[in-house]
Amino acid sequence: MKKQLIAAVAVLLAAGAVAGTSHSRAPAAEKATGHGHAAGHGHAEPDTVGVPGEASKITRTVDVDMTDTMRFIPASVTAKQGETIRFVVKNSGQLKHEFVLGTEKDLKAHYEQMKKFPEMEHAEPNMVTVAPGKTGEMIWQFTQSGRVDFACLQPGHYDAGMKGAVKVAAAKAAAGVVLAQAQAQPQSSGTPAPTASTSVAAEAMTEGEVRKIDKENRKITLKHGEIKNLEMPGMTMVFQVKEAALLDAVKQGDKVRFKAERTSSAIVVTEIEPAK
Ligand SMILES: [Cu+2]
Repeated sequence: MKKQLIAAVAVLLAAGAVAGTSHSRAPAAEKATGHGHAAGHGHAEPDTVGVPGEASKITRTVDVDMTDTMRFIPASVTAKQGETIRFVVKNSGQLKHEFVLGTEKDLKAHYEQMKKFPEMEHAEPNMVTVAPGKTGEMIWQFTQSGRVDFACLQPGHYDAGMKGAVKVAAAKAAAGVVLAQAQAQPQSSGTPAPTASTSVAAEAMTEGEVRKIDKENRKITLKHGEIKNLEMPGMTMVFQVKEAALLDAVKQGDKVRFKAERTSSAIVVTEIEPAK
């Protein structure tokens, strides 16, 4: 991450656009503010790349085209810190594509999970999946200056180069600097070390937080920690539940402990209880 920041700053300096104002910017890009808890999972907190935006605060619309040549057009977007952008994401291809914002590290980890769990249904606010010929939307506020990557995590697409970046200028700095392909150095540090699963771990409950309950479809959206028995890192996703009654024990916002299993077509919560 630090390397990327340095690279981004280097690009800015090389572009010569912000001479004289750069001294106050680097520190701001390094730390997310307003986040007191230091959770033990190795996942960047969402607000390091920004937060889901509110429609009433949109300042600009950015059109992004996704193609079967595995490219985003444009692949470079600029933003100002604090700005709320509506991304209108069009899929001009004949394959499913998606636009996912994140740090490069998180995108890579997520991509590995997509390859491993193709049936997985994500519910992250930082992504939009778009069917061929359709257009999707995502509203995002960029709260931190620096670089926010984006990618298509459909199997094979990221590897084929379907990625780009948003360069977020610090609030006080002059905007409008396009981040050139600072991704010239492919980073190899992004892959998380595989965690060994043990038979003991398989019995463990996973911690999570209820984001949404959909009784009609017997689904629950959980922001969860690592699911050891599935070797799945923490993320937010939609689970099926084994029995509808399981959904009566918890409500939106609850901290919970749960067990999940993988069936041939879905990932299913088999037990869930409020955490005390
Ligand atoms: Cu794609």
